[in-house]
Amino acid sequence: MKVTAVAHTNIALIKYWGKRDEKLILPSNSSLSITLDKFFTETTFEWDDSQKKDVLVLNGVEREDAKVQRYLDVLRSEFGIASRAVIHSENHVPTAAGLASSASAFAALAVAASASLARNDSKMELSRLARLGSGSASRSIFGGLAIWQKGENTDGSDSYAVPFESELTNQLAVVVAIVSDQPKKISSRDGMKQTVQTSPFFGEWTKTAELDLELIKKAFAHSDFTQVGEILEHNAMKMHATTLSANPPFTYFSQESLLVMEAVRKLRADGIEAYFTMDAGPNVKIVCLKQDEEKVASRVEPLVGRVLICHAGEGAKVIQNENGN
Ligand code: 2P0
Repeated sequence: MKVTAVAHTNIALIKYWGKRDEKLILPSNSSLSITLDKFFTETTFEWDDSQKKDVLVLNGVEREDAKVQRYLDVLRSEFGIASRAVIHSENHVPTAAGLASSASAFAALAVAASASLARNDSKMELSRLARLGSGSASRSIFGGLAIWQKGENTDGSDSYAVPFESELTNQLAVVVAIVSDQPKKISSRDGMKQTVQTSPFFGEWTKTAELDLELIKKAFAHSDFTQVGEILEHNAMKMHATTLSANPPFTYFSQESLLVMEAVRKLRADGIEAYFTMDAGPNVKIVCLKQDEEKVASRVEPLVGRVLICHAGEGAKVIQNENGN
């Protein structure tokens, strides 16, 4: 059955950085994210026995993609089938610029591939399946806030995301300062591998990230935005400290990223509560309350030229299938 699914990208407030199992994509620490309303992937998918090979058409262009190819093999093994896949995917995310296009891409793929077999997988199971494509995709199955539990089992059966409710969720805005929409120089997959293998701070990072997760959950439970902001900003900087301490060292910061961070500190000094986070690329995401989003955007836009204001978005879902449902 041909189905179309949509998934939105997410931004981690407590970062996933480092794997304990590369093949199964099992993380060294649990993470927490907010799914965004603006960036998404729409994927039409069909398992097709008449095809000799898998077909991937991304943004209108047929291409080979090693990550997708590997993932389709994983899904065939999970589902116990041999069929080839025909995939048409539109990415409404600046690809590979630290806006986690792989999160929405693999979440949409997991949902569509499962629905194409009418499997009725639970959200937790879809999250586990999405994780096998790209770690951060496990969180995009859910809307709003999601926690990817690292799990304890060696087979990954308990490593999936769960939703996390907070009254703050719908008061939050994420102002994305688009410093660059060029593909990043070091992929997050390679960057985290290099960090795990060579940074003397990596062990400390995983310990501190688990503590941060417990603290931010409490702060969300108390709707304490100041605490949430302070924890998320510190957590992101601790992640980036592990790249600077890798060997050879590397960084995702650009000059513009540093200027935006300084502007956010200045906003706070002026009484506007805003906090920054960064991922595996130079774009800076500023978390604030909706009431302050325009002030934050207008202060940052002259520095980078382009900002986008996002709010909490929906979880991944099927929007159309061949039966017209
Ligand atoms: C995150 N990132 O928590 C972190 C913060 C980047 C920085 O998840 O190797 O594309 O496919 O599991 O999910 C990006 O890593 O990596 C990411 P794989 P993924 O959002």
